[in-house]
Amino acid sequence: MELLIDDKTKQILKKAKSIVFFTGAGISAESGIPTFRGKDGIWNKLKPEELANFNAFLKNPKLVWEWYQHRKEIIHKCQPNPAHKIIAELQNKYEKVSVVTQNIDNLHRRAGSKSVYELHGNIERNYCIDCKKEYGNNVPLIDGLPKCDCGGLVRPDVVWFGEYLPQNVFTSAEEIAKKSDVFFIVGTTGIVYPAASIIYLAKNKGSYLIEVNIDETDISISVDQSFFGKAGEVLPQIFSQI
Ligand code: BV8
Ligand code: ZN
Repeated sequence: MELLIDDKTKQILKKAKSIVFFTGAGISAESGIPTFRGKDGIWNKLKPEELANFNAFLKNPKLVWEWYQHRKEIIHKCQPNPAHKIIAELQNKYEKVSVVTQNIDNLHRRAGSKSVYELHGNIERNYCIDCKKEYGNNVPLIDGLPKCDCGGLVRPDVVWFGEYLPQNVFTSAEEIAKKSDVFFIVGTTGIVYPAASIIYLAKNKGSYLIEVNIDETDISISVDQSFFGKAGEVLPQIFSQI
C-alpha cells in the first residue's frame, strides 16, 4: 500500500539542506540481523549484563569474544538492505546527509554512506585492553583467547553497558544533529542513553523529526511525523515522492 506524505512534510523534505538519519538495530532487521529487544531479540535469550559489559568480558573473555565472532559471522552473510542503500544514495541529492548510528554492524558503510558516526563502535574493529594496539579481524588466538603481542587481552571496539561513548564521535554527532533541517529516527526503541539524548537535542534545536518504525515507541510522542512500516519499504517510498 503506497504511503502518503502530507504536503508540509513534502515541502520540508524538498527544501532541506542537511538531513541526519539516527538509526538503531531495526534498520538492519531486513538484512537478517536480529534486533535486541524485539520478539526475536538477542536480549531475550541472553542477558546483556552477562555479555555486553567489561566485567563479563574479564570474567569470561572466551564466551564474550566468541559471541561477537558469532554475531560477525551472521553480519558477514548479510547485505545492506534498501533502507541503508537509499540513505547512501541521498548523498547525491542533498547538500549534507549524515548517519548517526547505534549499530555496530558496519552496514551503513558497506552501503556507501560516507558521513557515519558510530556511537557504539564497530564490530569489525578490535583493540588491546592493555596497550590499546588496534586490530582488524586478524586477532591472534592463544588457547582460544584473543591475545595482543604484548600479552594483553584483545576486545571488540564496541561500547559496552556502563562504558562511555567515544567523546569525539558523540560531540560531532551532537553538532550535526543541532544543525540538521530534518532528523530521521529509524528502527530504534530510543531507550539507550546517552545516544537517545541526541534525538531531543535535534528537536530542541528545531529539526523536523520523522520516525520510521514498525511499532510505536517512546519517541513517537515527540516526533513531528511517524511512518509505521519496515524501513526498507518506507524510506524508498518517502523519497520516491520528493
Ligand atoms: C553509559 C553495543 C555512562 C554493544 C550497545 C546502569 C549502569 C550503567 C549505565 C546504565 C545503567 N542504567 C542505564 C544505564 C545507561 C545505559 C542504558 O541506556 N541502558 C538502557 C538499556 C536503559 N547506557 C549505557 O550503559 C551507555 N553508557 O551510560 O555510560 C556511564 C558510565 C559509567 C557508569 C554509569 C554511566 C552505553 C550504552 C551502549 C551499550 N551498547 N551496543 C553490542 O551491540 O553488543 S546498546 C544496544 O542497544 C545497541 O547498540 C543498539 O543499537 C542499542 C539500542 O537498541 P536499538 O537499536 O533501539 O534496538 P532495539 O532492539 O532496542 O529496537 C529495535 C527497534 O527497531 C524497535 O523499535 C523495533 O520496533 C524496530 N524495528 C524492527 N524491525 C524494523 C524496525 N523498524 C523499522 N523497520 C524494521 N524492519
Ligand atoms: Zn597490547
